Amino acid sequence: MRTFTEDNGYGVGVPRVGTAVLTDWEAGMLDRAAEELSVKKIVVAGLGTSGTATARFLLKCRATVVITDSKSASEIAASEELIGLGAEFVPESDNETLLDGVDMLVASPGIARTAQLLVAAEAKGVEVVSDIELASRYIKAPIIAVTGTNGKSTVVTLISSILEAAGRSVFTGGNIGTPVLEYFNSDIAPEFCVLEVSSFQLEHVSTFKPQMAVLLNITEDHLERYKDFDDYAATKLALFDSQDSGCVAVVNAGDGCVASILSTRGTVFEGRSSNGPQVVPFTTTGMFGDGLYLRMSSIVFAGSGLLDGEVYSTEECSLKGLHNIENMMAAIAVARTCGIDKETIEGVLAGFRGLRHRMEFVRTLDEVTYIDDSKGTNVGALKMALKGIDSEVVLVAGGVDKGGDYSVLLPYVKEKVTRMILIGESREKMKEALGSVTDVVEASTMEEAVRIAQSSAEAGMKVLLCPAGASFDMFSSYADRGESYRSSVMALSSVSKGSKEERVASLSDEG
Ligand code: UMA
Repeated sequence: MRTFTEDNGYGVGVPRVGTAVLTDWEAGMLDRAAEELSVKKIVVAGLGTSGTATARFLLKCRATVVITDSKSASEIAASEELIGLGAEFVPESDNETLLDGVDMLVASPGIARTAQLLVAAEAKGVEVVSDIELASRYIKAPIIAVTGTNGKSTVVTLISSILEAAGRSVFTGGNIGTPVLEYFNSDIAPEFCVLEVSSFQLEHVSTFKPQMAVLLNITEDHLERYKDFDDYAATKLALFDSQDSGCVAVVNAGDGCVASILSTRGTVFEGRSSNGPQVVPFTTTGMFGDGLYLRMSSIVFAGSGLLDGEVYSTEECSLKGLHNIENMMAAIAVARTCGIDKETIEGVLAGFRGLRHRMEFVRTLDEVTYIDDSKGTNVGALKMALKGIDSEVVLVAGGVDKGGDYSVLLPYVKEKVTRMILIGESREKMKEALGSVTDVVEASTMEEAVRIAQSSAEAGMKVLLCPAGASFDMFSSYADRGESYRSSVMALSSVSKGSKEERVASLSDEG
């Protein structure tokens, strides 16, 4: 029987990533970038976290930098600093001046492809890139990129935690919050660059080539931005476009959409014999001779030629639910391919407590458990959350509608949700789609929603915040929304026991 050895059990063609010792960090990295970028005039569009980091990087590389935003300069926190460093601010509406003599435009992820500025730039032949594309041209460390509709942040955090536990230096960034160009501000040369990549960031890539690319799942999300689901799915697949036979693609073959891509996509996923990446599939719904699958409650990693494979018990892990098993499978596949030993991986999986605002336990009061899944911003996330809960649920949901089809939630809401408390812009649409199978109440603030939830829940039930929508209608971010839920829950006092009807009636009496 073969074991996972130096070549990780996958034979020739899999890179032994992360072993290079990088010296001349600043010199080697920024000088090459500066050589190419100092002769360019570059527009940075959007001055949120990613645009600000992009502008700082380009200024360090002595590029001619023009910054713009739909907001005025006075409304942008970093505009004074960037102008002080040599950037010029031009209002977004002034397309002519903005694009005059420009070589490249770096588009922030929040700016849609159809935005007037991007359309005008492309019409003028200006190269439009995302920060991920720009950064990847100069990052020397192997890039591990994770995309998917749900689970990205969990998998990125697991991978980085495992690599760090093995003593490797890691930069973690991208959609998870730290802009990718912060990589160049690392104190030491990272041995790995682990990135969470959103579909928005993949809209403008041309040479982005992660040594390892992970695709977790594709379900409806961001349909307000894409023509249709296929357009959204196709954007995600750009993750693999530049990968070659020296790269690895870790893909969830048990996900319906990913499976159909695997069967139709052609050369990109043909595997070892083609120029495409080597594919490491994983699934919780079948079995592979060469990949990861679930046997009872254990994850089996069957490498090529292995008889029994490596077995990872999930029983001691606090991450629960099939989606989390998939997340762990993806992290194991990446970590093993990077040459990390099984014991280190098991140690991290067993100790991992999950992410903030992702099915996070808040408190138990009057035998009711309150859970914060504010990061559940789409229909697929709510479906998974409900599937993973084994009791009756009082659900707090609603936010900015992302064009998803709420009707796929009908069987799960019918089975588990005794009452749904709706907030935010999407409440009417959600009520229309789901109101036939559960009791629906509307609330105008988070505090009110939580107060109604307390009155509605009986001992043994769970109160779940899982909005299935973005947060920007009422909050500054999903984290802000989660904190608002948490503080509202923590402000609750124990109530005298009585029937649900009595408690709901007393709430209406209070007005
Ligand atoms: N702006 C314009 N014109 C527009 C739209 C926006 O000028 O048409 C300006 C805004 O006025 C604002 C700036 O752009 O000043 C905001 O830029 P942004 O929306 O791209 O946000 P950033 O602060 O740069 O954060 C981005 C990601 N935001 C989005 O994708 C919307 C962050 O992901 C990411 O963490 C950060 O870069 C670092 O990489 C957030 C997100 O919501 C968490 N992501 C989506 C998701 O997870 O579903 C994809």
